[in-house]
Amino acid sequence: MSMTTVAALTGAVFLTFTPIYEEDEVPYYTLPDPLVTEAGEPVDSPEMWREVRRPETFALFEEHVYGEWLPDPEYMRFDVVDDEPEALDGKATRRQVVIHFTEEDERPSIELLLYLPNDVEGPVPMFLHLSFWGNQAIHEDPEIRLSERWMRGHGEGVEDNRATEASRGASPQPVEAILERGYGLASFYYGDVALDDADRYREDALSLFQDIDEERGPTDAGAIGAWAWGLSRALDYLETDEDADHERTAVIGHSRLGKTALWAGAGDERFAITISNNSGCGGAALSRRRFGERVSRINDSFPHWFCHNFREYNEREDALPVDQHQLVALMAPRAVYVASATEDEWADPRGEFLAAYHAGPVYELFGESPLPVDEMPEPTQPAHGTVGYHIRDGGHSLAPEDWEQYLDFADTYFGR
Ligand code: GTR
Repeated sequence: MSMTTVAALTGAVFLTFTPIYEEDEVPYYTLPDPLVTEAGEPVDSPEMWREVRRPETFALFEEHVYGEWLPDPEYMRFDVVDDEPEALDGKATRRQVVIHFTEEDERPSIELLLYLPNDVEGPVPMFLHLSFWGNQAIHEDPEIRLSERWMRGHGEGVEDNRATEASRGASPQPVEAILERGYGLASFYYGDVALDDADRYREDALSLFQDIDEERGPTDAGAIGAWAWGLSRALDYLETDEDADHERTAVIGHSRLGKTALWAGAGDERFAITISNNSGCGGAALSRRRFGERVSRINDSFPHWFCHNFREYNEREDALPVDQHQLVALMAPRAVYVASATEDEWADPRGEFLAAYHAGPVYELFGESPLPVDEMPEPTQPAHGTVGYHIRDGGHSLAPEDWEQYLDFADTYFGR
């Protein structure tokens, strides 16, 4: 891929950065062993993982990559503002819920949209999806409340970008296909929690926990930490909804939101399945490979996503005390899925595969099945153990073919 293409993908030109796109240019590296403690002791039982190695691994990600996991909110209220039993031609119940964090109904608040299949006895297993645009962007249903929040490329008070209108920001998800398979879908806009803007990301959720007039401390959470916290709050709501099965909920995100899904699944063990679609650098891709986007570049482009300490590893990936296979391993023994796309080189498909692969020993410790392959599979050959992986033909997106794999994987894992 040329420099120009990279610039087109990211919307900025960084003349000094030449990404690695050839496998033989990937430097030699050795990965930290997920099953050796910081004190050098081998981890040989699930108890030792749970009591020693898991907490210390999670703490390393907090300190060096994503920042400290945010606490539960002091106040929370769920207002059901729409409950329509005959949505989508009678196929679904649509529910829209506002999650408030202040009694005064000020920001932050999360507008959660749910579709639940009508022809399945509940509670139904759920996909909890984090979205790049307002809820109206995922389906053409005209009754979806229009988000008026700031959005990238739109500004404040978004125009109608419903999924029908092929307008900027429409990002339709296969809602009917999900419902037909007997799953419910819950989705919200990530900007409800933290605006994806380096100057404004602390206005919402982070302002509940940080003094936003002061600079962020080195291990304070950034936007990814806030978005992951929002996913946990949506799960708090699902726990109260008797039509949704919060114990069989898969958290799913694409790209920066795939990074977020992984951090949410690591920080909140209530998620049964964690799905990262094309999550790349700072997500499933191994940092030490330095293929495509790398640590220095992501910290430059998106200074608000990670904790400030992560910048210490710009051009020094080998010094990181963890790599991203250990993030995948933090889901164990619960199910985790990593997916790539053939043309998504910026996200390093092979690095994503290898992170899923090298999480395997932790799954084996629990008697759970790691990735059932040793080599990266072909695009038509998904590999599903308790760790799942596929690579799809095409570019960087969350496509209906990806969803088909996730539905199959969830069916198997939930024994449906
Ligand atoms: C890119 C970024 C990637 C990925 C992507 C996205 O600009 O470099 O890490 O997160 O955005 O979220 O679409």
